[in-house]
Amino acid sequence: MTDIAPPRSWGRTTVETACPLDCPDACSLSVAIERGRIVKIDGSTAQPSTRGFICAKVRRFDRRVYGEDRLTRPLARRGSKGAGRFARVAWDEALDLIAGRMREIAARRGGEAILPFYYGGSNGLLTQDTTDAALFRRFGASRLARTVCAAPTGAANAALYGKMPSVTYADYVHARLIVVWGANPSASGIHLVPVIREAQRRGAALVVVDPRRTPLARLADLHLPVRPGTDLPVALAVHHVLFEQGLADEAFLAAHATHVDRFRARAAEWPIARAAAEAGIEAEALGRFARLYAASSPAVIRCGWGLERNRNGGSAAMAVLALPAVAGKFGVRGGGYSMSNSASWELGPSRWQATPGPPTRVVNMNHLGRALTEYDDPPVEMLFVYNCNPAVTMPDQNRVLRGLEREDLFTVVFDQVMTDTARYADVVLPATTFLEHYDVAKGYGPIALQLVRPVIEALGEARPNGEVFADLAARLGLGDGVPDDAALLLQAAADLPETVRAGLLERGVASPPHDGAPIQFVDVFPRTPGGMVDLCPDLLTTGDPDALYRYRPDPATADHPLALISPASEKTISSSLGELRAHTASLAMHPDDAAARGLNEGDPVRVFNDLGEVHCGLALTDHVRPGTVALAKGLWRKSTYNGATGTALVPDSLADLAGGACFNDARVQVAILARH
Ligand SMILES: Nc1nc2c(c(=O)[nH]1)N[C@H]1C(S)=C(S)[C@@H](COP(=O)(O)OP(=O)(O)OC[C@H]3O[C@@H](n4cnc5c(=O)[nH]c(N)nc54)[C@H](O)[C@@H]3O)O[C@H]1N2
Ligand SMILES: Nc1nc2c(c(=O)[nH]1)N[C@H]1C(S)=C(S)[C@@H](COP(=O)(O)OP(=O)(O)OC[C@H]3O[C@@H](n4cnc5c(=O)[nH]c(N)nc54)[C@H](O)[C@@H]3O)O[C@H]1N2
Ligand code: SF4
Ligand SMILES: [Mo]
Repeated sequence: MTDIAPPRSWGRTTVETACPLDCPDACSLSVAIERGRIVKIDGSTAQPSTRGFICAKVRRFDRRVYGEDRLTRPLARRGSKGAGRFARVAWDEALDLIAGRMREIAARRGGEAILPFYYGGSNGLLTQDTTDAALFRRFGASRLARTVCAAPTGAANAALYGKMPSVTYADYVHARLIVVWGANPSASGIHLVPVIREAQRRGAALVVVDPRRTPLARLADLHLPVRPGTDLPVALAVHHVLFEQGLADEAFLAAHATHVDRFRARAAEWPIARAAAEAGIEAEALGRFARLYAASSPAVIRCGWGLERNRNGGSAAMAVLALPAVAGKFGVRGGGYSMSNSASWELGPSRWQATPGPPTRVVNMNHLGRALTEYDDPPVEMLFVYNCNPAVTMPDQNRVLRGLEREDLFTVVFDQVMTDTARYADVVLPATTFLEHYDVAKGYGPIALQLVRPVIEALGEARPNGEVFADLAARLGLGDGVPDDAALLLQAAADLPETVRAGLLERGVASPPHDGAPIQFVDVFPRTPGGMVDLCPDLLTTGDPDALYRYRPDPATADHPLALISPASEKTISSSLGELRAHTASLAMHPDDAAARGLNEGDPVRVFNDLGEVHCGLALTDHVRPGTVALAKGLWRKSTYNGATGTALVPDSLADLAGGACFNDARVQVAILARH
């Protein structure tokens, strides 16, 4: 193995590493350091899809590393809950305090009264599901259903195709038709954009299905500005045309698919005109899309995550992902679909996740507010937050905050910066960033697995996750020693196939299967039982064959008629880096909706429903369809006038599959904010 130790040189050096943040692209990075400090972060070409450039967020990640919100010492609460007043404590004191509380709560209420709460964070293989999983399993804590993102699309992709590897970015140049459905790669996965542009130069047509006129929608041949949550009827109407007009690939379906007739019956319910009316789009345009899709090959669909965040999200993703099967688009380079590629390495659960433990209750993370305020068997008495900022990212913010305010709740927040959640903590623990520790970055756009290495010494007393959870386990008498993250890396790597391990540790980049560009139904096949595409899996119908693909109507009311969506912003990754936002956020609204309410550009507005209200600015734009308004996801509380963010308006209702979040089912009214 080559030397993987951090550089000690005092002069200017450049270190190769990778970005593990929750972004599909998993860029390879070159980081220049001088006198032990980061001076430049840029893209490299070690991971070919990075092409030497990265997003503006990570180019300026040093502002987070050295910023005024950075946590460098453990802290213990001194003021009232949420006041943000803390005193420095030593690591030993902080961890002993937590271990003591865990013992005391377990003795009184059982381990289930402790809820570990974590999500993407740095999203690498070492920052989650390692010693944390071992600790909480052995301890018998409540388990977390990690449903806030990608649960419906993941369940759809698993049910239909067993998460078959997807078309990767590079192969989009071969497509004659590209459909971008509920994704905005111009913000959320920027390396797909130049490939789409290149395909367009080579003559490919582009269709975008999105309530907003995104940058790619502006460059598209056809934009279907659907009402949020209506993708299910829209996709079923395309199937309807395929089946009715003899455009379905019946030979492919006979050979490779099951439950075709059940699916055909669902599609029959949605003629073009009915679906177009429901989606608020022109029937002619929808018909044109169906015929264009049927006639084009290779045709690829980039299925994003925007379409899953509503009551119909799981069925919608299934209907979209079923298109290449029904239309016979597989078997050629540049044809098929792209969904998350994170399962492409077939890594399975980590050795730590396999730790045996009692079968404890499972808490859906989208119900955090309920769990903190209503669950009583047992109540949640300790919340241990890491890799997550639930005060602003989970549904029903006001209920979450009421829970965090409970004086009898002991909250630990382990993070890199003083987040809105950390302000409510009893104990705050400082975490290293991906520029200060080892990790393994796994892409979910490109099929990429790369070594993340420390390029600088950890700031202050910040420590990596794996080490801290092992240390806590040791204090509870549950540990196997306390590995530093280099040791953890070697343990994790030991479980990888030899070829993958060698590339990862020796070159920093593992060699992907099929050169990272598999052709669906040539190189890779469904990983479902029997290898078939299951269009209507029994497993998901829960005994009622009509349960799937059943459209649930729009939840708008006369009082709250506007659909509020909250797409990814180019300024943050979820809420990460939100501390650096300089300006008050603005709600994006169509000029017609503003005129109907007497509102003008720049007005301070109240966005409200029965769950809460957000006070922010107003930006008029015809880039959102009338009837839909948008506020960026991941805002920090300081980014609005009243400290409430978009999640304050989001119901904690669940999607039709996998308990997914319904962020885009928020329905609101908007009015001028009276100045006091
Ligand atoms: N810069 C940046 N990059 C990110 C992130 C970030 O926060 N910032 N987040 C990362 C994460 S965690 C994720 S999950 C991905 C998400 O990346 P995307 O898949 O792009 O997801 P979103 O940004 O939620 O929404 C994508 C698009 O869906 C549209 N949309 C909303 N509702 C609907 C609907 O009902 N139907 C259809 N067809 N479209 C709809 C929105 O207008 C938006 O343009 O991006 C990752 N990359
Ligand atoms: N309104 C609205 N809200 C949304 C969505 C939406 O569509 N609309 N979408 C959602 C989506 S797609 C997602 S994925 C979720 C994400 O929501 P969260 O899981 O809360 O993700 P982040 O906001 O990025 O917060 C991650 C936190 O982990 C910390 N962190 C990073 N690396 C490490 C580490 O190595 N160790 C430790 N201890 N901490 C670390 C970061 O500093 C950051 O504070 O948000 C959801 N929230
Ligand atoms: S956030 Fe995404 S685009 Fe930015 S550097 Fe990381 S992987 Fe690349
Ligand atoms: Mo996400």
